Amino acid sequence: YLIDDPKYSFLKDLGLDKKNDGVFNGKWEANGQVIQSYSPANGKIIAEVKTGSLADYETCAKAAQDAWHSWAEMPAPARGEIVRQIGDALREKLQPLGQLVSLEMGKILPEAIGEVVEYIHVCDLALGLSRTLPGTIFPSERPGHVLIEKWNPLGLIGIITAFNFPVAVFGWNSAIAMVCGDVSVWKPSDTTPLTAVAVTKIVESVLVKNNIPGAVAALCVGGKDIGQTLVRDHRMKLVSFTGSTAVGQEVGVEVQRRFGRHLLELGGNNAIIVNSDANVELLLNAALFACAGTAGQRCTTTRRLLIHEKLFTEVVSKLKKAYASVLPRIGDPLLSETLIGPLHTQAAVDAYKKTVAEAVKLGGTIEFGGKVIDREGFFVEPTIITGLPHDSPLVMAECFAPIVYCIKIPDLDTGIQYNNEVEQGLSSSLFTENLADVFKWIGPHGSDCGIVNVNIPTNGAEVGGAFGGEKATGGGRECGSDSWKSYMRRATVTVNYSGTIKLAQNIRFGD
Ligand code: UN1
Repeated sequence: YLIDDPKYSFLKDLGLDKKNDGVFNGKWEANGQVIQSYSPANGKIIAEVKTGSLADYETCAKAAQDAWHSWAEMPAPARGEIVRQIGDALREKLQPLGQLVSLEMGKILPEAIGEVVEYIHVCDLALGLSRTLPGTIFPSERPGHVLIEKWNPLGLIGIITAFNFPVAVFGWNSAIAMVCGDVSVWKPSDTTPLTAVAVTKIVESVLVKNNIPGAVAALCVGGKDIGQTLVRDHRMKLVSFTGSTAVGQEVGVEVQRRFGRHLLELGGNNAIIVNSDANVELLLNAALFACAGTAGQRCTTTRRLLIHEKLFTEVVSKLKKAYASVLPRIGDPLLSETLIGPLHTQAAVDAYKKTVAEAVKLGGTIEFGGKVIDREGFFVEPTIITGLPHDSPLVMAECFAPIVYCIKIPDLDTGIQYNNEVEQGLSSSLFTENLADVFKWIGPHGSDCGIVNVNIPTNGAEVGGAFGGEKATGGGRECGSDSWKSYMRRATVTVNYSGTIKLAQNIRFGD
């Protein structure tokens, strides 16, 4: 077990052991099967986590529901103070938690630390929100009446997160939900269970210090059975789900069946359009991170480069050079010289291989990469493919690996058409120096995505804006702007202080 190796002593700093309980309901107690967590960089076992049984899930949901009453009665700024302390506790554990994410998920350390920073940022945002959560007063058409919009917490919510952002996406949901007055049960990816345990221990430390029931932020590590039970659970007022479009569609339908709320953050098929007047150096810098960074495992990763025909040859050849320069820097994600880590699982490597083979079969040209790297762990070469039509089934699909398709466009309108023709609608970017094209791009006939960038990569969004996408990306919005509304229910309140009953729309009834 890597946890026994002094090289990984940061695991102990996070309170992890060789054997860990993956259920927290105020107490750590798990009775399900034991799973091993592997490092994708070398295939070795880091440590073990005992998952939750269905009975453990029930205990979590019940304890969280019970904890809700006192939590909801706390003033929002007092809840904000708890979230502030969680932010500070994360700051204290920034290094070890980042190292754990890097070890268990496989992303490079600066990016792993970056996602802990993302959680810290959302704690800051939530703290401010806790003192500014709005409620509106509207003028009533009736004398002596007032219309008030009052926001109340939803209650118990479920948070299901994916392996690729095992800290930040939980943080987005949890920090905002907490200030809104909700309690949660978290079902993390079962391939990043140690990160979930470590994050929950950090949150627990703050709750305990403040005499708040730990079940306010319950955790139940588990597989599909736990996920399905949570999704069908009528007590879960909201299910926030991050994952594949296929599973997300099932989640959405199941939650809708019981008239629950869902917040879906599903697949992307993100494009960068390279306009004829694009600054190519800027584009190349962005594209390297956007297409190959995180080994292609962000839902915001650029999967398609839609390049003006005038610049196509130049961009592809310069991008190949840029890729060649990072090739020697693929490796152990914990080492400072590394720029690209492994894929997360063998299944991801298999999907990569299948996609590359299929691309060749369909007449595509592998301009760069295309091979699995012969070393321990799940490493593949970042890959550039040309020669496939814009509407090839491969180009239309998301493969969660560092593969980018370069496609020629004659003009911006065609680029926008290709950008929008895929079923997903998460992120998009236009590289241009032309102001009129910028406004076309962000307007009604521009990108149909939830994230519409100019001269920056498709990935790496800040927390201040709402994060999420349209169409098969699921339509949910998390994190900044008014995403807090997803975690609260709105009551339209009309108060009559006139002493007489007066109906709206001037209706007279029986007098
Ligand atoms: C994800 O890939 O699920 O915009 C989230 C980004 C990050 C979040 C990605 N801030 O790339």
